[in-house]
Amino acid sequence: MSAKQHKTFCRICEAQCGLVVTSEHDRIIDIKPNKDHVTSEGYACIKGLKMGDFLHSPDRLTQPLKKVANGFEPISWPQAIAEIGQRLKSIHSHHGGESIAAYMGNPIGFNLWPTTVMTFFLKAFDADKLFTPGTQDCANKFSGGERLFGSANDQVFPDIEHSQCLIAVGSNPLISKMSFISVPNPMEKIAAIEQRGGKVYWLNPRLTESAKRLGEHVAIRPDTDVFFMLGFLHEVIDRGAVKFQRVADFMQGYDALADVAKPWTPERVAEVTRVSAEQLREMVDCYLAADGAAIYSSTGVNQSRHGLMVYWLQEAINAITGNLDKRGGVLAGRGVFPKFDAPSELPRSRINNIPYVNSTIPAGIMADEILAPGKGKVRAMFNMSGNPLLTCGGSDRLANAFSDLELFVCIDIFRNETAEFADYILPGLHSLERADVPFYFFTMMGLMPNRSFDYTDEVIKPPAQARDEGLIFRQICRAAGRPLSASKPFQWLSNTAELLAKIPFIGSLTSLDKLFLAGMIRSAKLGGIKEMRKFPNGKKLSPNKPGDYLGQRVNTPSSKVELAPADLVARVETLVQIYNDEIRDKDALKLIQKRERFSHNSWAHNVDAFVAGDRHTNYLYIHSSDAMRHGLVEGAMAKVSKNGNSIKLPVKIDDDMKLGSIAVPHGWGHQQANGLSIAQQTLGVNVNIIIPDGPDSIEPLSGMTHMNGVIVDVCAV
Ligand SMILES: Nc1nc2c(c(=O)[nH]1)N[C@H]1C(S)=C(S)[C@@H](COP(=O)(O)OP(=O)(O)OC[C@H]3O[C@@H](n4cnc5c(=O)[nH]c(N)nc54)[C@H](O)[C@@H]3O)O[C@H]1N2
Ligand SMILES: Nc1nc2c(c(=O)[nH]1)N[C@H]1C(S)=C(S)[C@@H](COP(=O)(O)OP(=O)(O)OC[C@H]3O[C@@H](n4cnc5c(=O)[nH]c(N)nc54)[C@H](O)[C@@H]3O)O[C@H]1N2
Ligand code: SF4
Ligand SMILES: [Mo]
Repeated sequence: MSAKQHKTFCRICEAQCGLVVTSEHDRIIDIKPNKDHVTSEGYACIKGLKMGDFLHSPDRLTQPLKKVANGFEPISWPQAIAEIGQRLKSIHSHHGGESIAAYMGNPIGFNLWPTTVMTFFLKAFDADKLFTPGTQDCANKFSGGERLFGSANDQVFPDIEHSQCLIAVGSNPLISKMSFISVPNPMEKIAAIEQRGGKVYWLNPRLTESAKRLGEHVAIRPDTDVFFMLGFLHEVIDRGAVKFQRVADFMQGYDALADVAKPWTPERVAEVTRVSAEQLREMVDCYLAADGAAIYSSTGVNQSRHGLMVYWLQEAINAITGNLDKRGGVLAGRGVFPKFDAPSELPRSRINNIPYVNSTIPAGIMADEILAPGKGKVRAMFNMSGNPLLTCGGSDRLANAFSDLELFVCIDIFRNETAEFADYILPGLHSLERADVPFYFFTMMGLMPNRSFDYTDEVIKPPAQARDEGLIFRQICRAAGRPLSASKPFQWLSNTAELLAKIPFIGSLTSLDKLFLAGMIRSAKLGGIKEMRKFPNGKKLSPNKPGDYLGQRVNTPSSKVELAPADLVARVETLVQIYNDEIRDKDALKLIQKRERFSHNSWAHNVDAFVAGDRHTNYLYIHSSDAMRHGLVEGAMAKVSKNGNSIKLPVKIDDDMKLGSIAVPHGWGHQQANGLSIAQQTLGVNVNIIIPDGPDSIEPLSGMTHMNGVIVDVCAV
């Protein structure tokens, strides 16, 4: 068999770059950017291009494993499914659906079919406890979308292709690309803002790679952005820059919003943000003078204590200045699929009655939901392509919790750190081993400037016994005697498809995943799979455009944008105390998160090239003056502590860390990972050991884990 070339698209991050993959005997031998792809136009990053090294690792899971006294041993698929089904059935009959939970990890979040089947699986057991990384990265935006625009799925994105002023808050596109907007190579688009005479500001405690490349860096004290936004809003109103007619026509709650901002002068907020009033006013000047301006914030702010309030204030500013639904401002895009809205009546957690956001429960209370006794205690957990032990706060409590489960099933392509706690580990598929369409952020929420659509067939066959997660869940449902999605016809369809799949040729026509994808493509009025195969470089659709949202598609009961949601207005009162605390703690070191080019959350360290040389560990990044104050020197070990938990790691003196911010990259701490031979040799530590979890630690309305701006103690070891 000779080498085969396939055009596909990368499903590692939101950019979804087009790739040309060459394979031989179902092994990837080369990956190149697809220069003909309609949106990525020849761009791809090192992680997409090195995907082959990751997935062809000798550590790849190729058969089901079962925990035994001294580790794991192989077990056949029928045996594994039968045992899991029986145990699940018993837990369900004794304790009901509230004792069953799932965690859906980030990588598989980009695959439409398995994620959909996981929700069908939970429904089969009347289970609603779905944990995801959303409360580690973006649930504040969903929560904000519900309040301002009427639905979690109603989101806006900056029209960066036409913007004349972009204020990017807590975002680092040079390393991470962007979130809640699909733009391959965002730095090129952002550079174009400057080239056409516009202005870019980076509001960030760290002088980032992006800020070094272009634009103006404005250093802010971590976790104080809410005060910056209040000061900005105050100044906008003070200047008389509100577009009152637009507000009257399309928005509601302006007076309450204006009241909120009144006490927060630029001078007052500067005391805690350390962004001078003069600097803030200069940014307001630029923002108001621009013909199309946007404030955009991302994970750096989402992970702070006030991510939801920042989102609210930022979008309220964009709205009242006329930049919402305006060219160069922020746009509410149209998805490709027909829009569905999350149910408005969502459950609340048994722990502290915390609201679910976008149908998911905060990961910050996962340990509590498992450990706290009583009705509703989680006893069975299904983890699909997630590594919560390394990626959620409170790692030590989570380790206890996972040990306490009666049934813990991990489905992944590797035996990761979390899987060490599992009763069964089941081998799933890599994204290149499945057919797919793009991520729901774009197909449902329309978060892309240039609308386009892709379909990819599977590029290679999976190894040995690895199998589609969708099939795994369907089979477990059958073994536990609960029909998929609580629908007997659906389970029948699933069983029949599985039988037919064994017949050559016919099988490939009746595979449920393909039928599902075909149905989705048809719902988007794009023909079917056959039609989409004619567009291996992606299919361009009509672009998102301004003037298409206000007065037409706003989903709130009043059909107007809600500028002052009552529960958010009420929370502003709590800010006076926070402000005073900030002044008291002005010299404290605040921990922030830092993403690295060669790292992707917790999974990229099992590739030699990504952990070569001094990349074999994470570091504590600290400014030279802060290091001196705390007796730290380059290369020596430091101890970072919070609430009695601590980690030890080497120091990197880094004057890019401003205003008392220190950073420790996450996703490290692989020493116990017996299934990851390369990562296990690395030295890094798991920063989530010191990130607090539990109901009191999370943002109360959106469930976001507080990861940025956490006050910690630091000393030399
Ligand atoms: N301290 C701190 N913690 C953080 C963050 C932070 O900034 N700081 N960031 C948070 C964010 S934004 C996120 S999204 C989460 C991510 O958190 P998680 O989703 O829990 O973890 P990941 O490391 O993304 O990957 C989980 C698993 O996916 C598997 N995987 C990788 N590719 C594939 C694939 O193609 N198919 C399948 N089936 N599996 C695959 C890997 O083997 C890995 O075991 O981490 C969060 N945690
Ligand atoms: N190479 C690489 N790329 C990735 C990932 C990865 O792990 N590695 N992860 C992917 C995932 S899952 C996600 S969600 C996206 C996230 O992508 P982004 O949303 O861009 O998030 P980060 O790269 O974490 O950048 C957040 C920035 O916020 C800053 N920051 C921290 N605290 C504060 C604060 O209090 N205020 C302000 N204003 N800024 C603050 C940090 O210094 C950092 O520069 O990246 C994706 N891309
Ligand atoms: S930028 Fe994201 S989508 Fe593009 S190649 Fe890199 S990881 Fe893949
Ligand atoms: Mo994320």
